[in-house]
Amino acid sequence: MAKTISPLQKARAAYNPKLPKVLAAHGSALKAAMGAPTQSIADQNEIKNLFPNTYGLPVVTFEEPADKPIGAVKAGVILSGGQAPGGHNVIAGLYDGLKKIDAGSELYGFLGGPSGLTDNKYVKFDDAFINEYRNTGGFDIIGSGRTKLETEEQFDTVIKNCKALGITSLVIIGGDDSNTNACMLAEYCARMNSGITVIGCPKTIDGDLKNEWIEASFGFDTASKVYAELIGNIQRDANSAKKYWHFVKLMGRSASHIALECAHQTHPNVTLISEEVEKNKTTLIEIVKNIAGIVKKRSAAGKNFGVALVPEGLIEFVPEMKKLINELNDLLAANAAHFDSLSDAHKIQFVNTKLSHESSHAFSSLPASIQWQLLADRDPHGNVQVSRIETEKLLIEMVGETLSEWKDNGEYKGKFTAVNHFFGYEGRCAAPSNFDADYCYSLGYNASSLIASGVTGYISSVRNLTKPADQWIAGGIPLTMMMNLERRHGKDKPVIKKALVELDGKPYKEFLSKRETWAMEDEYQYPGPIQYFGPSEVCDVTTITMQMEH
Ligand code: FBP
Repeated sequence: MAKTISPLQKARAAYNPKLPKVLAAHGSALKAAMGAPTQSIADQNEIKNLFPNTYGLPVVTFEEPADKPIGAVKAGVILSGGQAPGGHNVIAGLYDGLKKIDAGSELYGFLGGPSGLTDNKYVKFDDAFINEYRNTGGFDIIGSGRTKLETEEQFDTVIKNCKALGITSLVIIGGDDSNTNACMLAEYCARMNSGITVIGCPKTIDGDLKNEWIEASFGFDTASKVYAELIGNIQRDANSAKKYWHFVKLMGRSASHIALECAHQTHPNVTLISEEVEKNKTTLIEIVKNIAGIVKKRSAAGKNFGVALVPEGLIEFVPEMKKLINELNDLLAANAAHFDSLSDAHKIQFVNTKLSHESSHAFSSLPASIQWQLLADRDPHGNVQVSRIETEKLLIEMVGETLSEWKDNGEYKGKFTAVNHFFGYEGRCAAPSNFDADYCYSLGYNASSLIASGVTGYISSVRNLTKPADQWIAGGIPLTMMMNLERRHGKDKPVIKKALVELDGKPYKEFLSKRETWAMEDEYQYPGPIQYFGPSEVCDVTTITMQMEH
């Protein structure tokens, strides 16, 4: 039976994503203009030794059509990590680009993320399949997963499975960790002379996969606009009822890009920026006192309400918590089997006896619920799953306690009733904004051009994004260029450097100049829903962060 779809979905299915001029004019078989050799952003010698075949490659740009026809290509694609709006359009762009190279080209989608490649679970796309997913949110076209592809055994299986299907290129759509793995796979495939090339694509709502060449990871635009709509709605409610403080935790993992972007879009009374907390070495108690101070001041002005934004990764940046989390990471990585075999009571005891005095004190001062959240399984990349740590509730509890103390000594006379929210899943699969629909389609189409030009170990790069799409610059950036060494699972590993909020950057500085006013004056903005149709200045605007950065 045919699926019924909403009128909006029907209208969106007909949307024609915009492409950079060179891709729109000449299709995907393009001549790659090679720049000068490159270097990794740090730890050059170590990265060079680890990636002898893919280190130092030049930046690629596409400006002209290829000299001769390229012939049919067989490629595979996976979606990796958390969902981000626009993933379906990357695959649609890749499919269209490959077909444009040669109508006989084929695209295979491996199911459920990286594990689909090793388990050899795949589908072969055709027009009808792809058409059903154009301009839609979600990753359900082939699913995603967080399996880490890193061992030579896994790489050998990937090569074997690809060869059996005749696949000569793989596109890995993922965040910093997945693109790190793409880089390792590219290196291994080159070392083994496998004849398979690997291209990455910058995905993540977190916005932390960006640098001079990757101006944005896809999904950030849509997700932050969805959260900003919800925050705006909450602000209107707070300002109408005038009786609640709303604490909103926002996804974004370690980086506070989403919180900062939402602050610019909505002007809430409090926004915490994890990177600032780290720089100033602000303790948890200081953060709490600062928020309680704003609650008190607003209350004295007759306003027992407000809205506070809390970035998901905050806890990792509070100095005493950072130290605690690092110790826990190393401890749990080194004693995984033993730890799992213990009873709950013994787990807490074990941790307390192994931690340093300072961390043991920090751990014991936390409510039991937060202690357990800190001990929960790490993700396959060794990261604490910050989305599961209820920092917003912790802050509400601690701010409430501080205000009670102040009430007891007569400093505060107001009423503090708080409501907690966590916005993450509400935005990750939203229908992509026009920007993400265009950007994603361009990234996928551009990836097919990288495949056609025969390069490996590159990430699809589309730049100049604050300009109209026809002025976007298409090309490829060597993955090794974005790498450095970081500590994971208790060891130094080569990884793509996460882009955190820059404290000397314009988006943060502008926020700083406004935050005191926003704390007291109710300058709330209500951005409303993403507009897909209407005047370009409403429908095609990029994030405020990107406008300020470029
Ligand atoms: P990635 O894009 O890096 O995979 O992360 C996106 C994200 O939404 C993070 O903001 C969040 O911390 C994480 O995924 C939650 O993942 P999961 O739903 O798998 O627990």
